[in-house]
Amino acid sequence: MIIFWIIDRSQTGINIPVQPVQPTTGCGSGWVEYSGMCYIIIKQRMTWNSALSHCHSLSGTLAEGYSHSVNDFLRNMMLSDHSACEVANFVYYFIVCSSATQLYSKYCWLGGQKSGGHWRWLTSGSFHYTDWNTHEPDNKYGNENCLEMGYHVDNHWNDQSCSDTRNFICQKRKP
Ligand SMILES: [Ca+2]
Repeated sequence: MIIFWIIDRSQTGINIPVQPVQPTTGCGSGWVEYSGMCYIIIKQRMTWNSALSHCHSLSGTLAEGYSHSVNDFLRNMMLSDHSACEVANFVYYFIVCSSATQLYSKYCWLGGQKSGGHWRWLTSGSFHYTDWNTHEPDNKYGNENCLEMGYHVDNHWNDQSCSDTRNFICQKRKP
C-alpha cells in the first residue's frame, strides 16, 4: 500500500517544496553583506540620535554611503525593499505593507551629519562622494543637519531635521 503510494507520487511529478538555502554571510540574520560590511534596514522610526544609539546596540553605526558603489548598494537595498510594497497586490499590501513603518521605509537615516556647515560621515570623514537630490541640501528650516536617503524617487540624499523620525540603515563590520 505504502509502496503504491510512493510510486504514485513519483509518477505524478509532484515536487515537495524545498526551502532555498540562505547564503551564509556571517553577518547574522536579517543583515546583508557588501564589500566586507554588513547592512540592515531597521523599520522603526526614530530621531537621528536614537537611530544611532540603536545601531550602537547592534554593534554598529548608521550606514555611510561614502562611495558611489556603497551608496548605490544602499539605494538598491531601499528601492527593492520599498518596491516590494509598491508593486504587490492588495492582499499582500494590507497584510505585509500596511503598517506606518513599512510605508515610510523609503526614508532612511544615514550616518552623515553637518557640523559648522561641514558634512561628515560618522567614521569615514568628510563627504567626498555625494548624491544630493536636486535642490538639496537646502537647509529648508535652518536646522536640517542630518542626512537621509530616499526623500524623492530614486533615493537620493536630503538634509533633514535630526529630530524628525525615520527608519534607518545600520552597518557593522563583517565579523
Ligand atoms: Ca532638505
